[in-house]
Amino acid sequence: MGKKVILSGIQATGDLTLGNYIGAMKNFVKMQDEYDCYYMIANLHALTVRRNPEELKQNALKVLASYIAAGIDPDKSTLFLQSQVHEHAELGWVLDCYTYMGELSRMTQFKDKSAKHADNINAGLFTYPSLMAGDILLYQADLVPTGEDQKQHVELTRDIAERFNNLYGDTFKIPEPYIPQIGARIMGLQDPKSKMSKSSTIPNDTILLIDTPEEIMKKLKKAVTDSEGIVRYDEENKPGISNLMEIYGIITNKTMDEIEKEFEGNGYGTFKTKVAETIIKELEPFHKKYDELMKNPQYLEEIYNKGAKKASEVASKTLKNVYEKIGIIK
Ligand code: ATP
Ligand code: LTN
Repeated sequence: MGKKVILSGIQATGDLTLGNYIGAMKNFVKMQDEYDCYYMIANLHALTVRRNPEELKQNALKVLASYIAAGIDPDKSTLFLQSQVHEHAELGWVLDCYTYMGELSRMTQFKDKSAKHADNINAGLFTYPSLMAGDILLYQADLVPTGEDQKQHVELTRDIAERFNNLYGDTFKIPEPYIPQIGARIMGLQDPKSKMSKSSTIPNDTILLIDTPEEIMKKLKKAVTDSEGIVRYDEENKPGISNLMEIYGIITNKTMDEIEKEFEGNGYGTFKTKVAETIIKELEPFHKKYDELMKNPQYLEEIYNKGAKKASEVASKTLKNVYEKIGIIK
């Protein structure tokens, strides 16, 4: 039996956040020895919001450099750009025809993003999950590691795959979502009721992986808390402090109980400083590696070209099978 297959992706939409790192990339790194991993840079998905073309190119390199700087080894895992493997766009279209409008209109991400971009509610934003289903199903992925916000899309992928298999016989592996128990939903520092996100426009709301130590300390000091003054986990009533506790707990491997004991009798100032120092230390090696990689676009190009070749071999087999089953002449 070969290794089980993993596929996941990160959109090329800007500088990566601590949420992307904790909710997604840290797990990508952990899984690469045990699984056959495909980690994609979702640049086609990034088109659903208007982008500056030069920035979009640069953003794709940023995601690739972040993958490697976080510890993904390009000799073990396949790293590639979604746009380089044309089967993604093709299967995405096919699956559009096997996905219902009702299903798509229930997607939380669609509702959130259309509220945020009311002036550009395009068809791509709506059919985004069918393209994502194609990403996953092309590689016959067993597991899809993501943060909590993507679980609904993976569940829809399962429904689409089952529908297709029922009509045409076994074609796609039915994938499972893989969501970490803690850290799957890191919240904003200013708005701890909303998820930390790359495209947030609220100042000091997100920790970027490229932030300097001074910026991280400043953002932590400004993070919203509450008036109780006790470091205690209570997501409902103390979302700000609870979020910081989760971040601290994940990096240090401490439970919420242990953290409460550690900071007993201390105010929020001491706690926030410690959380900031912990994040800064965790990101130090990332920073060094990332800066080196971004100075070497030629190396990054080699990596994604090599990855695309390997990804295409797998993706083309699946698409060929799909086309044969549905009667499309290639
Ligand atoms: P955008 O703001 O452009 O929508 P994003 O920051 O939400 O981007 P994505 O590219 O959509 O990031 O997500 C990449 C991965 O990171 C996904 O697996 C997603 O679930 C995960 N992720 C994103 N934000 C968080 C978060 N705040 N906490 C945990 N995981 C997250
Ligand atoms: N939709 C995801 C990015 C993404 C993805 C995928 C994740 C695109 N294709 C396939 C897992 C599997 C997001 O917004 N984070």
